[in-house]
Amino acid sequence: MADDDSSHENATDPDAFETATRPDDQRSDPEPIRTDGSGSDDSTGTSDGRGDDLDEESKQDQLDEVREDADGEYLTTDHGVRVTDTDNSLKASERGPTIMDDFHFREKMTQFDHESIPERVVHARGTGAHGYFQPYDDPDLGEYDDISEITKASFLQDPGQKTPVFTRFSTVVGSRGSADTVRDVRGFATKFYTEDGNWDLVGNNIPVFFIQDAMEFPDLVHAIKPEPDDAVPQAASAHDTFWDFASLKPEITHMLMWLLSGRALPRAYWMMQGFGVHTFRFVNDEGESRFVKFHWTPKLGTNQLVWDETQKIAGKNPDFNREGLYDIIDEGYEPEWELGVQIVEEDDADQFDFDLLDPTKIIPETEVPVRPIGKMVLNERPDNFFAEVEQVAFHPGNVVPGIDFTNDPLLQGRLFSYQDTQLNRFNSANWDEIPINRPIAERHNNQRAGFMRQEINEGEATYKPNSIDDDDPQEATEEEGGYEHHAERIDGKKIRNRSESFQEHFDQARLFWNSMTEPEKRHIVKAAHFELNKVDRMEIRERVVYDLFNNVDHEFANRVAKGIGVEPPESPGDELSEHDEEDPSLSMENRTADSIETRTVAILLDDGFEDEHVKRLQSALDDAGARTKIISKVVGEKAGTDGDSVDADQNHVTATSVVFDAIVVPGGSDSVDALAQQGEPKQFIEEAFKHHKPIAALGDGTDLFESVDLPNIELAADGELVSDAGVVTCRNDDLDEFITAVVDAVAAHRHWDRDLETVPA
Ligand code: HDE
Repeated sequence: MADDDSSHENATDPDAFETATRPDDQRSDPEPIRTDGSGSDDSTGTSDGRGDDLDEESKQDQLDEVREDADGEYLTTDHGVRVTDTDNSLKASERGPTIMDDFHFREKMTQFDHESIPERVVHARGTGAHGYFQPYDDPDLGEYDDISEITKASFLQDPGQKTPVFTRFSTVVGSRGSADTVRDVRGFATKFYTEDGNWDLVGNNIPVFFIQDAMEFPDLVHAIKPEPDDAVPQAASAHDTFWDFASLKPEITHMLMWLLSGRALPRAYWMMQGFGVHTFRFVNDEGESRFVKFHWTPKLGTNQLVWDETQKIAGKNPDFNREGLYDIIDEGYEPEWELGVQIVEEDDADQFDFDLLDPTKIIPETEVPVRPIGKMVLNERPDNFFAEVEQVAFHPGNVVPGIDFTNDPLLQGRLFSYQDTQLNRFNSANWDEIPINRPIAERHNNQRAGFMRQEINEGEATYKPNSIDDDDPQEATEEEGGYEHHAERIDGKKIRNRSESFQEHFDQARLFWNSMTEPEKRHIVKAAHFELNKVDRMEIRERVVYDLFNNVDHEFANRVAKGIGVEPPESPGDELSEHDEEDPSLSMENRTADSIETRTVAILLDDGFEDEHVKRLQSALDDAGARTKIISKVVGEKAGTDGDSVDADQNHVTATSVVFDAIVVPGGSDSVDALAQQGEPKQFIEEAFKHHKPIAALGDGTDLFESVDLPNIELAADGELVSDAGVVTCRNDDLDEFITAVVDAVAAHRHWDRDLETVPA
């Protein structure tokens, strides 16, 4: 059991583990029921066993019960016997065979042999963190006065209440050890440990999906995963089988547009949106239902990497997104997202020119605004990756009163698949007892056996009705918090087909294309060039251009065709969408935040740098929430011109421009001369320039910029500050002016308006 752990100060608070009192107090006095591992029997306050005392720390308190800290302890076997030697097996004589008496060897080896569980069949590569969700005090709900008008979900009602959450981010296609920065959808799954049980919002960072019916999912995944004959390529959609499947499935077109965009290359997990994708239902106390779409909006804006950069990061730091999340949490930054909802009245469901149940469609924000209702903050990394991130098990079927499903055929299929997949991963129906999955709300039922059962349920009767245990545990009424499914009227014939209302596939793909800025369009075209040039079969490339893209936009189809050896189509496709609307909310360029928090800036220097430049820069960037790293040829102390020194954090062997958001070269003639003699600083600058990042030089540092290839960029001459397409150079002493310009350039994130054709990096 855990010793006191200072990071979880409420570890000993017994209130978090209230023992249930019976719903019906007419009956005989209750015995405490140990279902949560606490054995607590002095309940003080929980009235109906629904965990009303829940707060931000409740889940951590529960996890503290199982945390183990080996600090200063003896090494023991799994059965608690102290071990004298863990390096040498027990042998019959010094050079003789190992003997079976060696229980320590047998146990150590058996545990090792069984250390891995099957990786997730999709979303195998991921990372996660703890935090909380808190409703807003005064959400902007448009025509509704109060959230209770639209949902009775209790954790959404009280702005004073923080509900613990655990969120796991993931890529979809790659295996557990694949790189973070591949072109892919990102999973965004959140487990809310609410007082009414767990709600899992298992979403993605893209609001639509590839297919419309769960029946197609195994085909999709078989097509996109490594090809079955040689298991190549890893974590990539750029191969024949995926594009073959795609070219034969027009419904995929909208998703392809998102997948080819910068959305599939997020700069950080805390700089991407999340979406529930399907239309769900909110249900209020009166049993009225409304349709709802869920949106997560990151506080620091929606930002992307660029393709060449992601490929290089995949080699230089394949853990870039995973490590980044833990680094910022360790440094005290708490990433935040706003939860928003789009609400549609049942009577208005038919007003759209698409079907709300079709998961290849968004509800454009131009038609239904997103209403913010609360925020999620992640503030604690896991202690043990396996126990928490690997073992967390999500299930879209985990809902609480106030949230219900719709008949979206993709969602319906997921309601089966996730329970099934957890049985494969955990080999037991008791996966919900694992600490990270266990609700804070109490659990009492007659499912009391199975592999690895943890709880010790008291009582003789494991059936209902029973008279032996007073017919406990009791069913709850709706008023007592019982989950009542929305009584939707269903009337029709059993039928296996696709609804007519699901047949239009190009309008929203075109809406997406129309809503992109020119740099974003360029990104999509270049991504299509990369993906389709990796496809060997010419007829697949042709089908993608003719049957899909040419129905989205003729010019788009032509631009793609020209880069992949396909004859550009002469006229638009027969099914070309006629929609010419735009939705500004679809462009990532409209979703940046004016902040440089959590950005990392590399300062390139060597002995003889201007102390004042570095000191002032570091403190200004630090004040604005960014991080700086000093990069030099070798690590260790570097001397400034005024006698101060700094320690270089990284050297040229390990440092690379691609993992930084911006580069600055301070002045100091000796420092700049030294950098000019080395190849790496020049590569740093050109590469960052090629990747549209802000780069800046002060004083003599500008000389270094003059020696590299920055086409058509104006650099500062004597006494000037020039800021041109994110290249800031300054040859005067006005440090304040320079720093402001650098901060602005970093806040703009990427500078797309650059002439890069000839830049080699
Ligand atoms: Fe999943 N999906 N999915 N999916 N999904 C899984 O469940 C599945 C879909 C999503 O961090 C699996 O526990 C089917 C849409 C995320 O642990 C599996 C269909 C969306 C995660 C599964 C879909 C998602 C998964 C694999 C079509 C966005 C990672 C491991 C009917 C709304 C959760 C697991 C984590 C994981 C099945 C489509 C999101 C096999 C059958 C749409 C974020 O059950």
